[in-house]
Amino acid sequence: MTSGTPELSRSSCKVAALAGGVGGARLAGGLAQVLQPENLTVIVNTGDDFEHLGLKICPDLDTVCYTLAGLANPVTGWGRSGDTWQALETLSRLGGPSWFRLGDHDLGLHLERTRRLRAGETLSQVTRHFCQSFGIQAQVLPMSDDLVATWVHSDAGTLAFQDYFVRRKCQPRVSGFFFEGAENAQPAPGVLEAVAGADLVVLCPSNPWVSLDPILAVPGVRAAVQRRPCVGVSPIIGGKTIKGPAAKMFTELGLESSALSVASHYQDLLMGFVIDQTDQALSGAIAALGMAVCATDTIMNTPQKRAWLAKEVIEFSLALVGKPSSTQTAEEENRSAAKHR
Ligand code: FO1
Repeated sequence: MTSGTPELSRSSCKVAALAGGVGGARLAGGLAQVLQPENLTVIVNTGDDFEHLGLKICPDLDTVCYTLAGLANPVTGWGRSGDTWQALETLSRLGGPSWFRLGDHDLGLHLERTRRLRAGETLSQVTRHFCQSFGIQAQVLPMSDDLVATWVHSDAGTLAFQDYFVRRKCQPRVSGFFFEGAENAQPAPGVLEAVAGADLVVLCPSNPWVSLDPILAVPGVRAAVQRRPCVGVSPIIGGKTIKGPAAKMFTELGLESSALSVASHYQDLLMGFVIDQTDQALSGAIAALGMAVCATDTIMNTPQKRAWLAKEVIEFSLALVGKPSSTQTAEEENRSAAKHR
Protein backbone atom coordinates (compact mmCIF):
# COMPACT_ATOMS: atom_id res chain seq x y z
CA MET A 1 0.00 0.00 0.00
CA THR A 2 1.43 3.38 -1.02
CA SER A 3 1.66 5.58 2.09
CA GLY A 4 -0.97 8.29 2.15
CA THR A 5 -3.30 6.29 -0.14
CA PRO A 6 -6.75 6.05 1.47
CA GLU A 7 -7.55 2.40 2.07
CA LEU A 8 -10.82 1.20 0.58
CA SER A 9 -13.26 0.23 3.31
CA ARG A 10 -16.83 -1.01 3.40
CA SER A 11 -18.06 2.48 4.26
CA SER A 12 -16.42 4.04 1.19
CA CYS A 13 -16.76 1.14 -1.27
CA LYS A 14 -18.86 1.95 -4.33
CA VAL A 15 -20.70 -1.10 -5.61
CA ALA A 16 -22.56 -1.76 -8.85
CA ALA A 17 -24.62 -4.94 -8.39
CA LEU A 18 -26.12 -6.79 -11.36
CA ALA A 19 -29.33 -8.52 -10.33
CA GLY A 20 -32.46 -10.25 -11.50
CA GLY A 21 -34.95 -12.53 -9.78
CA VAL A 22 -35.40 -13.38 -6.13
CA GLY A 23 -31.82 -14.44 -5.23
CA GLY A 24 -30.39 -11.31 -6.81
CA ALA A 25 -32.92 -9.10 -5.06
CA ARG A 26 -32.09 -10.70 -1.71
CA LEU A 27 -28.37 -10.02 -2.01
CA ALA A 28 -29.15 -6.48 -3.23
CA GLY A 29 -31.24 -6.12 -0.05
CA GLY A 30 -28.23 -7.26 2.00
CA LEU A 31 -25.89 -4.85 0.21
CA ALA A 32 -28.33 -2.02 0.91
CA GLN A 33 -28.09 -2.86 4.62
CA VAL A 34 -24.28 -2.77 4.79
CA LEU A 35 -23.26 -0.05 2.30
CA GLN A 36 -23.80 3.69 2.30
CA PRO A 37 -26.94 4.16 0.14
CA GLU A 38 -25.18 6.58 -2.19
CA ASN A 39 -22.55 3.89 -2.82
CA LEU A 40 -24.93 1.24 -4.13
CA THR A 41 -26.36 0.99 -7.63
CA VAL A 42 -28.41 -2.06 -8.55
CA ILE A 43 -28.63 -2.69 -12.30
CA VAL A 44 -31.63 -4.89 -12.99
CA ASN A 45 -32.59 -7.31 -15.76
CA THR A 46 -35.55 -6.20 -17.86
CA GLY A 47 -35.45 -9.14 -20.30
CA ASP A 48 -38.34 -10.70 -18.32
CA ASP A 49 -40.57 -7.66 -18.87
CA PHE A 50 -43.72 -8.20 -20.84
CA GLU A 51 -47.10 -6.78 -21.60
CA HIS A 52 -49.97 -8.55 -19.84
CA LEU A 53 -53.61 -7.41 -19.61
CA GLY A 54 -52.48 -4.28 -21.45
CA LEU A 55 -50.04 -3.46 -18.64
CA LYS A 56 -46.28 -3.19 -18.60
CA ILE A 57 -44.96 -5.74 -16.08
CA CYS A 58 -41.30 -5.56 -14.97
CA PRO A 59 -40.96 -8.55 -12.60
CA ASP A 60 -37.27 -8.22 -11.75
CA LEU A 61 -37.35 -4.44 -11.23
CA ASP A 62 -40.36 -4.88 -8.97
CA THR A 63 -38.82 -7.79 -7.06
CA VAL A 64 -35.70 -5.69 -6.40
CA CYS A 65 -37.68 -2.58 -5.44
CA TYR A 66 -40.14 -4.41 -3.18
CA THR A 67 -37.21 -6.21 -1.51
CA LEU A 68 -35.22 -3.00 -0.94
CA ALA A 69 -38.36 -1.30 0.38
CA GLY A 70 -39.09 -4.20 2.77
CA LEU A 71 -42.39 -4.81 0.95
CA ALA A 72 -41.64 -8.14 -0.76
CA ASN A 73 -43.69 -11.25 -0.15
CA PRO A 74 -41.34 -13.30 2.06
CA VAL A 75 -42.71 -16.64 0.82
CA THR A 76 -42.65 -16.21 -2.96
CA GLY A 77 -39.91 -13.54 -3.05
CA TRP A 78 -41.88 -11.77 -5.81
CA GLY A 79 -45.02 -9.66 -5.42
CA ARG A 80 -45.98 -7.80 -2.26
CA SER A 81 -46.23 -8.99 1.28
CA GLY A 82 -49.86 -9.23 2.47
CA ASP A 83 -51.28 -8.56 -0.98
CA THR A 84 -54.86 -9.57 -1.76
CA TRP A 85 -56.17 -11.21 -4.93
CA GLN A 86 -59.62 -9.80 -5.54
CA ALA A 87 -58.91 -8.38 -8.99
CA LEU A 88 -57.36 -11.70 -10.03
CA GLU A 89 -60.37 -13.63 -8.69
CA THR A 90 -62.76 -11.42 -10.68
CA LEU A 91 -60.56 -11.74 -13.77
CA SER A 92 -60.52 -15.51 -13.42
CA ARG A 93 -64.29 -15.74 -12.85
CA LEU A 94 -64.85 -13.70 -16.01
CA GLY A 95 -62.67 -16.10 -18.01
CA GLY A 96 -59.64 -13.80 -18.28
CA PRO A 97 -56.01 -14.97 -18.16
CA SER A 98 -55.10 -15.64 -14.54
CA TRP A 99 -51.94 -17.73 -14.99
CA PHE A 100 -49.76 -14.75 -14.07
CA ARG A 101 -50.75 -13.88 -10.52
CA LEU A 102 -51.01 -10.14 -9.97
CA GLY A 103 -51.99 -9.06 -6.46
CA ASP A 104 -54.22 -6.02 -5.91
CA HIS A 105 -51.49 -3.70 -4.60
CA ASP A 106 -49.05 -4.95 -7.21
CA LEU A 107 -51.66 -4.27 -9.89
CA GLY A 108 -51.86 -0.64 -8.77
CA LEU A 109 -48.15 -0.26 -9.45
CA HIS A 110 -48.46 -1.80 -12.93
CA LEU A 111 -51.36 0.54 -13.73
CA GLU A 112 -49.36 3.60 -12.71
CA ARG A 113 -46.18 2.48 -14.49
CA THR A 114 -48.15 1.84 -17.67
CA ARG A 115 -49.87 5.23 -17.41
CA ARG A 116 -46.55 7.04 -16.95
CA LEU A 117 -44.85 5.17 -19.82
CA ARG A 118 -47.79 6.01 -22.12
CA ALA A 119 -47.49 9.64 -21.04
CA GLY A 120 -43.89 9.59 -22.31
CA GLU A 121 -41.75 8.90 -19.23
CA THR A 122 -38.89 6.44 -19.65
CA LEU A 123 -38.66 3.24 -17.59
CA SER A 124 -35.69 4.79 -15.73
CA GLN A 125 -37.76 7.83 -14.81
CA VAL A 126 -40.70 5.74 -13.65
CA THR A 127 -38.38 3.48 -11.63
CA ARG A 128 -36.72 6.49 -9.98
CA HIS A 129 -40.13 7.86 -9.03
CA PHE A 130 -41.26 4.53 -7.55
CA CYS A 131 -38.01 4.20 -5.58
CA GLN A 132 -38.47 7.70 -4.14
CA SER A 133 -42.08 6.90 -3.22
CA PHE A 134 -41.00 3.66 -1.50
CA GLY A 135 -38.15 5.40 0.38
CA ILE A 136 -35.46 3.37 -1.40
CA GLN A 137 -32.16 5.20 -1.04
CA ALA A 138 -29.91 3.04 -3.21
CA GLN A 139 -29.99 3.72 -6.92
CA VAL A 140 -32.01 1.13 -8.88
CA LEU A 141 -31.58 1.22 -12.65
CA PRO A 142 -33.20 -0.87 -15.38
CA MET A 143 -30.49 -2.28 -17.64
CA SER A 144 -32.04 -0.37 -20.54
CA ASP A 145 -34.98 1.86 -21.34
CA ASP A 146 -35.25 0.06 -24.68
CA LEU A 147 -37.23 -3.14 -25.16
CA VAL A 148 -35.18 -6.29 -24.71
CA ALA A 149 -37.11 -9.56 -24.58
CA THR A 150 -35.75 -12.90 -23.44
CA TRP A 151 -36.84 -15.87 -25.57
CA VAL A 152 -36.28 -19.47 -24.59
CA HIS A 153 -35.47 -22.10 -27.23
CA SER A 154 -36.97 -25.36 -25.95
CA ASP A 155 -38.43 -28.71 -26.95
CA ALA A 156 -41.83 -26.95 -26.87
CA GLY A 157 -40.63 -24.35 -29.38
CA THR A 158 -39.28 -20.85 -28.91
CA LEU A 159 -41.17 -19.39 -25.98
CA ALA A 160 -41.57 -15.90 -24.58
CA PHE A 161 -39.90 -15.86 -21.19
CA GLN A 162 -42.97 -15.62 -18.92
CA ASP A 163 -44.76 -18.22 -21.02
CA TYR A 164 -41.84 -20.60 -20.30
CA PHE A 165 -41.29 -19.53 -16.70
CA VAL A 166 -44.74 -19.01 -15.22
CA ARG A 167 -47.36 -20.47 -17.57
CA ARG A 168 -45.38 -23.65 -18.35
CA LYS A 169 -43.65 -23.75 -14.94
CA CYS A 170 -40.19 -24.13 -16.55
CA GLN A 171 -41.17 -27.66 -17.69
CA PRO A 172 -39.93 -27.53 -21.33
CA ARG A 173 -36.31 -28.62 -21.86
CA VAL A 174 -34.25 -25.61 -22.83
CA SER A 175 -31.66 -25.55 -25.61
CA GLY A 176 -30.68 -21.88 -25.67
CA PHE A 177 -31.72 -18.27 -25.13
CA PHE A 178 -32.11 -15.19 -27.25
CA PHE A 179 -32.32 -11.58 -26.08
CA GLU A 180 -34.39 -9.87 -28.74
CA GLY A 181 -33.51 -6.20 -29.16
CA ALA A 182 -30.37 -6.40 -27.02
CA GLU A 183 -27.91 -5.61 -29.78
CA ASN A 184 -29.60 -2.28 -30.55
CA ALA A 185 -30.46 -1.37 -26.96
CA GLN A 186 -28.78 1.49 -25.16
CA PRO A 187 -27.79 1.00 -21.53
CA ALA A 188 -30.16 3.07 -19.37
CA PRO A 189 -28.80 6.43 -18.21
CA GLY A 190 -26.33 5.89 -15.38
CA VAL A 191 -25.64 2.19 -16.05
CA LEU A 192 -22.22 2.50 -17.68
CA GLU A 193 -21.30 5.36 -15.33
CA ALA A 194 -22.22 3.28 -12.26
CA VAL A 195 -20.09 0.36 -13.47
CA ALA A 196 -17.15 2.57 -14.47
CA GLY A 197 -17.29 4.40 -11.13
CA ALA A 198 -17.62 1.25 -9.03
CA ASP A 199 -14.80 0.00 -6.81
CA LEU A 200 -16.49 -3.35 -7.12
CA VAL A 201 -19.02 -5.01 -9.42
CA VAL A 202 -21.07 -7.77 -7.78
CA LEU A 203 -22.77 -10.44 -9.87
CA CYS A 204 -25.63 -11.37 -7.57
CA PRO A 205 -26.76 -15.02 -7.18
CA SER A 206 -29.19 -14.68 -10.05
CA ASN A 207 -29.81 -17.07 -12.92
CA PRO A 208 -26.77 -16.69 -15.21
CA TRP A 209 -28.70 -17.58 -18.38
CA VAL A 210 -31.85 -15.50 -18.08
CA SER A 211 -31.16 -12.89 -15.39
CA LEU A 212 -27.55 -11.73 -15.75
CA ASP A 213 -26.74 -12.63 -19.37
CA PRO A 214 -29.44 -10.23 -20.68
CA ILE A 215 -27.82 -7.37 -18.71
CA LEU A 216 -24.36 -8.32 -20.00
CA ALA A 217 -25.79 -8.46 -23.55
CA VAL A 218 -26.67 -4.76 -23.52
CA PRO A 219 -23.91 -3.13 -25.62
CA GLY A 220 -21.09 -1.75 -23.51
CA VAL A 221 -22.07 -3.41 -20.23
CA ARG A 222 -19.87 -6.52 -20.44
CA ALA A 223 -16.85 -4.46 -21.54
CA ALA A 224 -17.45 -1.99 -18.69
CA VAL A 225 -17.64 -4.85 -16.15
CA GLN A 226 -14.45 -6.38 -17.55
CA ARG A 227 -12.61 -3.17 -16.68
CA ARG A 228 -13.61 -3.27 -12.99
CA PRO A 229 -12.88 -5.65 -10.11
CA CYS A 230 -15.76 -8.10 -10.18
CA VAL A 231 -16.93 -10.76 -7.75
CA GLY A 232 -19.82 -13.20 -8.20
CA VAL A 233 -21.97 -15.25 -5.86
CA SER A 234 -23.12 -18.70 -6.95
CA PRO A 235 -26.88 -19.25 -7.26
CA ILE A 236 -26.16 -23.00 -7.34
CA ILE A 237 -25.62 -24.76 -4.02
CA GLY A 238 -24.88 -28.47 -3.90
CA GLY A 239 -25.93 -28.76 -7.55
CA LYS A 240 -29.35 -27.19 -6.90
CA THR A 241 -30.93 -23.76 -6.77
CA ILE A 242 -32.89 -22.40 -3.81
CA LYS A 243 -35.44 -21.05 -6.30
CA GLY A 244 -35.83 -21.03 -10.05
CA PRO A 245 -34.63 -23.16 -12.96
CA ALA A 246 -30.89 -22.33 -13.19
CA ALA A 247 -29.76 -25.84 -12.16
CA LYS A 248 -32.23 -27.47 -14.56
CA MET A 249 -31.03 -25.16 -17.36
CA PHE A 250 -27.35 -26.08 -16.87
CA THR A 251 -28.24 -29.79 -17.04
CA GLU A 252 -30.47 -29.41 -20.10
CA LEU A 253 -27.72 -27.45 -21.86
CA GLY A 254 -25.41 -30.45 -21.30
CA LEU A 255 -23.39 -28.79 -18.53
CA GLU A 256 -22.83 -29.92 -14.97
CA SER A 257 -25.12 -28.11 -12.58
CA SER A 258 -22.57 -26.74 -10.12
CA ALA A 259 -20.96 -23.62 -8.73
CA LEU A 260 -17.94 -24.52 -10.90
CA SER A 261 -20.07 -24.23 -14.05
CA VAL A 262 -21.34 -20.82 -12.91
CA ALA A 263 -17.76 -19.63 -12.24
CA SER A 264 -16.74 -20.87 -15.64
CA HIS A 265 -19.71 -19.10 -17.27
CA TYR A 266 -18.38 -15.74 -15.94
CA GLN A 267 -14.67 -16.59 -16.16
CA ASP A 268 -13.85 -13.53 -18.29
CA LEU A 269 -15.31 -11.22 -15.64
CA LEU A 270 -14.46 -12.58 -12.20
CA MET A 271 -11.52 -11.94 -9.90
CA GLY A 272 -13.33 -13.74 -7.09
CA PHE A 273 -16.25 -16.11 -6.58
CA VAL A 274 -18.31 -16.78 -3.48
CA ILE A 275 -19.69 -20.30 -3.15
CA ASP A 276 -21.63 -22.03 -0.42
CA GLN A 277 -19.69 -23.90 2.25
CA THR A 278 -21.42 -27.10 1.03
CA ASP A 279 -19.41 -26.74 -2.19
CA GLN A 280 -16.04 -26.21 -0.49
CA ALA A 281 -14.67 -29.23 -2.39
CA LEU A 282 -15.03 -27.24 -5.65
CA SER A 283 -12.71 -24.46 -4.41
CA GLY A 284 -9.57 -25.88 -6.04
CA ALA A 285 -11.22 -26.35 -9.44
CA ILE A 286 -12.70 -22.85 -9.33
CA ALA A 287 -9.36 -21.33 -8.28
CA ALA A 288 -7.81 -23.12 -11.26
CA LEU A 289 -10.04 -20.95 -13.49
CA GLY A 290 -7.93 -18.01 -12.25
CA MET A 291 -10.06 -16.49 -9.53
CA ALA A 292 -10.03 -16.33 -5.74
CA VAL A 293 -12.68 -18.37 -3.93
CA CYS A 294 -14.59 -17.76 -0.72
CA ALA A 295 -16.68 -20.67 0.66
CA THR A 296 -19.23 -19.52 3.20
CA ASP A 297 -22.91 -19.74 4.19
CA THR A 298 -24.78 -18.27 1.21
CA ILE A 299 -28.34 -19.13 2.28
CA MET A 300 -30.26 -15.85 2.66
CA ASN A 301 -33.45 -16.93 4.44
CA THR A 302 -33.61 -13.91 6.79
CA PRO A 303 -32.79 -10.20 6.35
CA GLN A 304 -29.95 -10.69 8.85
CA LYS A 305 -28.43 -13.46 6.74
CA ARG A 306 -28.68 -11.25 3.63
CA ALA A 307 -26.73 -8.51 5.39
CA TRP A 308 -24.24 -11.06 6.69
CA LEU A 309 -23.60 -12.49 3.22
CA ALA A 310 -23.33 -9.00 1.73
CA LYS A 311 -20.69 -8.17 4.34
CA GLU A 312 -18.79 -11.38 3.57
CA VAL A 313 -18.85 -10.59 -0.16
CA ILE A 314 -17.58 -7.05 0.41
CA GLU A 315 -14.85 -8.05 2.90
CA PHE A 316 -13.66 -10.86 0.60
CA SER A 317 -13.58 -8.46 -2.35
CA LEU A 318 -11.83 -5.68 -0.43
CA ALA A 319 -9.10 -8.10 0.55
CA LEU A 320 -8.62 -8.93 -3.14
CA VAL A 321 -8.75 -5.38 -4.42
CA GLY A 322 -6.57 -4.01 -1.63
CA LYS A 323 -7.20 -0.41 -2.44
CA PRO A 324 -9.38 1.61 -4.79
CA SER A 325 -8.44 1.14 -8.43
CA SER A 326 -8.96 4.86 -8.90
CA THR A 327 -5.85 5.43 -6.79
CA GLN A 328 -3.81 2.75 -8.55
CA THR A 329 -1.36 3.53 -11.29
CA ALA A 330 -1.98 1.78 -14.60
CA GLU A 331 0.97 -0.51 -13.83
CA GLU A 332 -0.43 -1.47 -10.43
CA GLU A 333 -3.83 -2.07 -11.98
CA ASN A 334 -2.32 -4.42 -14.57
CA ARG A 335 -0.42 -6.28 -11.86
CA SER A 336 -3.54 -6.60 -9.75
CA ALA A 337 -5.56 -7.82 -12.75
CA ALA A 338 -2.87 -10.35 -13.68
CA LYS A 339 -2.84 -11.64 -10.11
CA HIS A 340 -6.55 -12.20 -9.92
CA ARG A 341 -7.30 -13.58 -13.36
N1 FO1 B 1 -43.77 -16.03 -10.71
C1 FO1 B 1 -44.49 -17.18 -10.72
O1 FO1 B 1 -43.91 -18.25 -10.65
N2 FO1 B 1 -45.88 -17.13 -10.81
C2 FO1 B 1 -46.57 -15.97 -10.89
O2 FO1 B 1 -47.78 -15.98 -10.98
C3 FO1 B 1 -45.80 -14.75 -10.84
C4 FO1 B 1 -46.43 -13.51 -10.85
C5 FO1 B 1 -45.65 -12.36 -10.72
C6 FO1 B 1 -46.28 -11.11 -10.63
C7 FO1 B 1 -45.52 -9.96 -10.51
C8 FO1 B 1 -44.13 -10.05 -10.46
O3 FO1 B 1 -43.40 -8.93 -10.32
C9 FO1 B 1 -43.50 -11.28 -10.53
C10 FO1 B 1 -44.26 -12.45 -10.65
N3 FO1 B 1 -43.65 -13.69 -10.72
C11 FO1 B 1 -44.38 -14.83 -10.76
C12 FO1 B 1 -42.21 -13.83 -10.70
C13 FO1 B 1 -41.53 -13.62 -12.03
O4 FO1 B 1 -42.25 -13.93 -13.15
C14 FO1 B 1 -40.20 -14.35 -12.10
O5 FO1 B 1 -39.66 -14.59 -10.84
C15 FO1 B 1 -39.17 -13.57 -12.80
O6 FO1 B 1 -39.53 -13.09 -14.04
C16 FO1 B 1 -37.87 -14.38 -12.91
O7 FO1 B 1 -36.91 -13.60 -12.39
